[in-house]
Amino acid sequence: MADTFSLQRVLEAFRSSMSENKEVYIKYYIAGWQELVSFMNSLGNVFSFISKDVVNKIQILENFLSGESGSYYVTIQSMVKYELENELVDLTKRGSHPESGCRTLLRLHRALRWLELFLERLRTSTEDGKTSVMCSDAYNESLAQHHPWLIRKAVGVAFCALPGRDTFFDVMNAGDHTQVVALLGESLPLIAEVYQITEDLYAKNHLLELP
Ligand code: 1PW
Repeated sequence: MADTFSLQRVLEAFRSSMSENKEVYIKYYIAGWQELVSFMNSLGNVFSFISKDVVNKIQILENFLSGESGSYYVTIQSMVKYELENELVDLTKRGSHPESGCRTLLRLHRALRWLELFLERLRTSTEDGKTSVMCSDAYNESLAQHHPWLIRKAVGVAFCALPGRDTFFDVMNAGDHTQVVALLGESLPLIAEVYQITEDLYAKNHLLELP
């Protein structure tokens, strides 16, 4: 069933991404995003420009992970330490390291906040809730602040094409509505924790505004 999206696998990936001492494994973090990409692709062409960018970011991180410095890219913590110590990050404007692991992961990290807000809205929504509204509210509250006007417009158009709440629950492939809601309730704190650990790490190292 690996080709069918399942919400369970997304949540399991993010769950596995946290080590005992609260470091975040990049391998599982991107596995979670890979699942989300297959979900976006199942929503139709209008999402392909969104998923293309995410696929591109996942690929950059995978290349680091499988490259000769791969051992430094096992966790987000080790990546940040390695790239900063070796001056591999463009800190104020794009220069010789336009695609550092730190700036690439920051983009996914910001998008993870959007995901968290959206899933929380979905979890607490009522039957007449509109997924497009939940999506765009979550987006405006998070990721939109980091996107230029043109992208915000395009993302807005994509959200309008989202299927309704019932279809959404079905596509998530996690049982009936009550089961999906329970799964979300169980897993959202984990996503929130992964987000917060990354946020604190980036804040501590002054990396939250990487160009
Ligand atoms: C219902 C499922 C929808 C999931 C959407 C979650 C991901 C949202 C990502 C939006 C990407 C929009 C197009 C690309 C924008 C890039 O410019 C931007 N990338 C991200 C991930 O925000 C910033 O990357 P950049 O241009 O600085 O390399």
